[in-house]
Amino acid sequence: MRRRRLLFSLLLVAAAGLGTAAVPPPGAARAATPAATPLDQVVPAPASVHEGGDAYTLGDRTRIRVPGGSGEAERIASSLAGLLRPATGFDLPVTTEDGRDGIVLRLGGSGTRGLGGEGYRLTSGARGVTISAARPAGLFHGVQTLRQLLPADAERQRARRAPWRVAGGTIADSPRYAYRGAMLDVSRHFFTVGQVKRYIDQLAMYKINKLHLHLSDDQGWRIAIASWPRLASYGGSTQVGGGPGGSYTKDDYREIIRYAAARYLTVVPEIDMPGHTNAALASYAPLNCNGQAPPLYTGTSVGFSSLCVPKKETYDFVDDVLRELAAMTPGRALHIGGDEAHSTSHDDYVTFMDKVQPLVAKYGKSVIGWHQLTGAHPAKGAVAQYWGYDKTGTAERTQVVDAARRGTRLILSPADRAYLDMKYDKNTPLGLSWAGYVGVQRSYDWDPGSYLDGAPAGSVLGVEAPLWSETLSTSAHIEYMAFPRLPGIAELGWSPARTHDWDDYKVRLAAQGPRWDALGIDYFRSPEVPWPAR
Ligand code: TNX
Repeated sequence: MRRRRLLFSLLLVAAAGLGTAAVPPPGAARAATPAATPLDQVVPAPASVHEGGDAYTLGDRTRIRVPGGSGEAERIASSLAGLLRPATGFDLPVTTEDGRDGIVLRLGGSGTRGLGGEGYRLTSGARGVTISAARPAGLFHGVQTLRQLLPADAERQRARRAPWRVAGGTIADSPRYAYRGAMLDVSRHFFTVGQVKRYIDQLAMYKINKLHLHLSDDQGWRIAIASWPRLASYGGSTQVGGGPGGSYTKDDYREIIRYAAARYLTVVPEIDMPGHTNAALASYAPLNCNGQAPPLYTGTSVGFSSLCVPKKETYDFVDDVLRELAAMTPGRALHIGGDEAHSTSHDDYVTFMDKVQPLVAKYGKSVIGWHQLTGAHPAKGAVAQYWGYDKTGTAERTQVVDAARRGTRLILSPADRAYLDMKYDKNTPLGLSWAGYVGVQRSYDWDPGSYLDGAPAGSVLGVEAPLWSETLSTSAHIEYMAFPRLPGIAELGWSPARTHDWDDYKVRLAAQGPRWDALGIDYFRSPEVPWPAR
């Protein structure tokens, strides 16, 4: 340990000698120790916070304890150690020995009752920080909170000097909603496995637990289906603007699922039907009513394509796709789209959904559809994803509310609040504006529990922030649109309604800026948020 410390000091000297601005020269007088982040300055806001007592300071003797061990808890401990080692320069060995000092990740125990499957308790004092939870997901979420309690520099990849302090007190925290999602449209522009993983890491920081992948649309089919190989090889061969597109092999898809699961996100795959299907129709002529394959499409119009509802081939196709997708997907839900089927008659739409929903059940899964599904006959257990906005007509809203009264549960993604692809304001270089501009306050300042007037509060499963990619093709684009709005939707999904307060939130949000800087996330520095100077 001592030798490590010495080595680290030498590295600091060397780094300082090389003129690395990040590291103050050793022996330099330290400015007054900055106050540790108060326990309530976290996004999403914790359910309950009691501040007080001594702070804990991480040091070169800090160990990360997983008393008794457990595969998953040890994995979480190792990833925490891996995260903190570069900036702190500490060893942070992970041990299964019990003890109260250091960082303790404790699974089970009396204090975890009532926290549910995702909740955690974090207690911090002079000797250490203990995170306890009934399930590993809770430990993971508690670790995300701990990250935010440490100085932003903890997220850096190069050694920094800081008092690595965690304020004293207790947080007891668990989510308001079970479904806290983010959607990525990998169809309009294809994103690689690496790009998806980068986004997963960012989502996990804010306790998002579902990754909805929009895997098919007019412009591209992005998932290998062995029984219909041209879907990916041809249907996936382009994207908006005519670029080369791409698709996931089954192994790629499984790798995304594994990576997400290790961060406690479940993947919800979407095959959008019966509209938004040009890529499939272009790949297989027999899927078309006239037997002729249309050309691939690289524009941004919607509503022009439809699977052929009367044809038997259509259901052979859907059956095969859902069977293969279900077999690869551990999550319970398959999303079958159903939006903007403007080229499908209403009767055909209802017929189609009546035939397709049972196929989802046949493969042991439950249905999620865009809220247009409520205009057909949502299956028992189906979930409708509401994407209306302030200009959505009463009839359409009423249809959704009535379905909710009859037992269809809802995921709320109001486009003028939760759509991350909407421009922030008229100057935003990326994004669309059909639902208006969506500033940071607008995207945060609503209540999922009362948003759809008349829908029973219990019908709301949660929230989701979709990111459509007509105008987005890089990770920097994703990040510019998602940050700083995504954390607000995450907070609506996680935090109790009583914590909701824009003036308080914007200050907590501002403190995330230096973290994103440390992580290389290129966010939009909205003038609505009091960011600290850089
Ligand atoms: C509407 S929202 C769509 C998508 C577009 C998006 C762009 C929904 C279910 N359908 O096809 O990409 O607007 O904001």
